[in-house]
Amino acid sequence: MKINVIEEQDIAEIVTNRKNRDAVQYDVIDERVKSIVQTIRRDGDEAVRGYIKSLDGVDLNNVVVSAQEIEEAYTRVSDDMMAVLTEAKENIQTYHAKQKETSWYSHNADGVWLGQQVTPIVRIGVYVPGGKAAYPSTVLMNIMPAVVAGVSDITVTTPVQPDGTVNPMTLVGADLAGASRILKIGGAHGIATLAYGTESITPVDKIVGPGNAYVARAKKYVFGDVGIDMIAGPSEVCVVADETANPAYVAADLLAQAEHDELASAVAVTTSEAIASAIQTEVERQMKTRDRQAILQESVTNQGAIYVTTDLEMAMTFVNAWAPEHLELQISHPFEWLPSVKHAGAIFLGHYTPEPLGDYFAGPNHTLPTNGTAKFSSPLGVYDFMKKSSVIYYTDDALEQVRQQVEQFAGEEGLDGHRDAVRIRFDEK
Ligand code: HSO
Ligand code: ZN
Repeated sequence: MKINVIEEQDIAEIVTNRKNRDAVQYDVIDERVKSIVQTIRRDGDEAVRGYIKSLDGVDLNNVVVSAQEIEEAYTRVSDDMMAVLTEAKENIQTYHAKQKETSWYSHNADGVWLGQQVTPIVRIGVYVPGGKAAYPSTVLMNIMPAVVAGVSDITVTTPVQPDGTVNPMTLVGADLAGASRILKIGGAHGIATLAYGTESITPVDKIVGPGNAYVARAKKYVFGDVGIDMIAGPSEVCVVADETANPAYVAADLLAQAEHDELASAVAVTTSEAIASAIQTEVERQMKTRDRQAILQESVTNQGAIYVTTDLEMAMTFVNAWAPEHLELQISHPFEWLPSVKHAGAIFLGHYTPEPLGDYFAGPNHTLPTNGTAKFSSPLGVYDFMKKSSVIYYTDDALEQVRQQVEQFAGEEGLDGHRDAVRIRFDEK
């Protein structure tokens, strides 16, 4: 991991290069996604079965996971893991319950009532990746905010394995969190099924959850017909470390993110050259002890970096320019510096708050804005599963009070129908 002593004026370029690291060509994938989505819209269930056969290599009669399969999955999860899942679920639920917004109404003495009515989305689809990226933590993180929001119908979809089953951890996580049904449909065909439905499957209103490039592009393609959460890029962590930081902790946290995938980006920003070189040594040392050697080698070499800044002020300028998905402040007074953080998905304070604590257990969501999108978006939350309606009520007197203004506006816009919708209520008297 290279050490770079930087100046304030270098920050913009460093950050731009970092954001461009995912410059993949999507043309071929997009063509394929379009064809899959259009075929499923046209041919429904038959097309879904066809894609499961050709892409997943399985001849499936029933794409819906049965109650018996769910029951069986529970027997494959250890008691210890069951206890952890349950505790994590409770923490996630408690945290997200605080996000719930309520409707409000206000009225004045002149007979005007205004308000905002908050209602949950009715049908949600949650995509859960298969294979190695089938994380039960992600299942909980995507379903629980919907449950807290009051979403009444939650369809989970996940790829079928070659033997016709799906990952038991996914089944248990989804069932525990409160999924209404689980489908064995992965990839772009899973997204198309959720978005448009088939003869046997009801379409959803919004789709959330991570996936490979096909899933991400399919979500982008169906967006507008349904809502989506976000298009997540590779995972990122930025650790700000001062001279009080423990280089071994910093290195461990960098490696925890780097092991996600080759494009994952783990960066340390430190005010101390001595700490920088100690982090470098620790990364090399600890890396050799980890399982995911190949991934770590690539992500640490190509995406990892240590930057040395003159002071914490400059470190914060770096942080806010990047707007990292995860930010750790391994510094002596993290709470003092918290207000300086303007853009970050999740902020981990102090020396004993490693990022995996947030991935699994603390309660906040681990689905976070990546690739600088923390400048304009937030972690997945209850608010992603609720929407608002404006509420307006005027008495006849109240309307009479303002009819001139409204009629004037309508006249100015050349819309006499608008004007007369007000006027007719008084002409008839
Ligand atoms: N760090 C990932 C989430 C995750 N980590 C799931 C382990 N399992 C993105 O925030
Ligand atoms: Zn993680």
